[in-house]
Amino acid sequence: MNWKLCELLKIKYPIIQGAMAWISTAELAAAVSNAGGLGIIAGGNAPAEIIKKEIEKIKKLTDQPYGINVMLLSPYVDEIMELVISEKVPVITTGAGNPGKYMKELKKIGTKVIPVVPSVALAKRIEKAGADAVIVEGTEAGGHIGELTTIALVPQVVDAVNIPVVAAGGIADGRGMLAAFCLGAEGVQIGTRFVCSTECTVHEKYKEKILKAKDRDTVVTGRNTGHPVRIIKNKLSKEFERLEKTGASIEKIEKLGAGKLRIAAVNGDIENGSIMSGQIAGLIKDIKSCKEIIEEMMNHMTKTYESMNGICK
Ligand code: TUI
Repeated sequence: MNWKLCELLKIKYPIIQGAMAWISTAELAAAVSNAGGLGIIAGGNAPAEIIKKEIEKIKKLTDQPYGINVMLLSPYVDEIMELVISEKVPVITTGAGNPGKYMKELKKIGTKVIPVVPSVALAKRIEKAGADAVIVEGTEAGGHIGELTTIALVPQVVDAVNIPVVAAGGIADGRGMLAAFCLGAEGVQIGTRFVCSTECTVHEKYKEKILKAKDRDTVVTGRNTGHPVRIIKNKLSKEFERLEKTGASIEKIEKLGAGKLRIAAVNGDIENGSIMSGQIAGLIKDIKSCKEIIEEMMNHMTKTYESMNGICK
């Protein structure tokens, strides 16, 4: 099949791996890129020297295109952008802001820029600034999220912009992927499903927590700090709830979240750590290789499409 997004990114399948700080390392990204998707290394809050090492690693692990996600709230954002430019990284996705001020430099060296946005207004702004495509992320996603659902937001952005739209949030199988295409998306971004892959280096207990999660097991913390974050319920989420209910200050709530993703993802402390995950965790039942995940999704999408004739009698 000739997917337009694949032509733009020089990949086989229209699947971008979601960037997850402390989780989306060179190992995971290379596995996704080798399987025909676009693997993304998460910049998170890491300094440029750490990301430089990840770039060196991914170049050894794959000859396929890959990307870096630049989290625009990172204190190291400027040095990471410099690194991306000096290394001529093929693709960047951005999160948590508007990358407009970096766009000119990135375009100059041919890096494709695909911001993640939670609204129509921002999608229009980044199209004007020169973005090559846009990832529209619904509130079903894990981590730092917007307000609107994928099903409501994707078609509104599709109608508002002329660049390709990639749907994100709530997608983990071929049915979700087909639904995204029905809404006008030309690709999908998949995060939580890839956490439960053999190549993902996150702590095993983090993976187990996703495998055990049911439909209502994620919650959104930090709504009143202006930085809502979706995580799996645990001792930490209860502490967030308690602070928010008792009217604690924004500083106190933000302080509680600081450094907590690392202790869950790296140390495996799944009670006191932050287990960022999308609402779709309840659908994920096994750990497979990235190649199996991608091929199963593509086959499942085709099968679902073919069986749709049978719905209407
Ligand atoms: O960025 C993400 N997901 C993330 S980043 C992250 S690290 C973090 N943890 C706690 C607080 C803050 C960051 C964990 N997960 N997803 C992409 C995303 N971007 N979701 C929502 C947005 C977004 C929000 C506002 C994008 C742009 C935006 O623009 C504001 C403006 O108008 O400039």
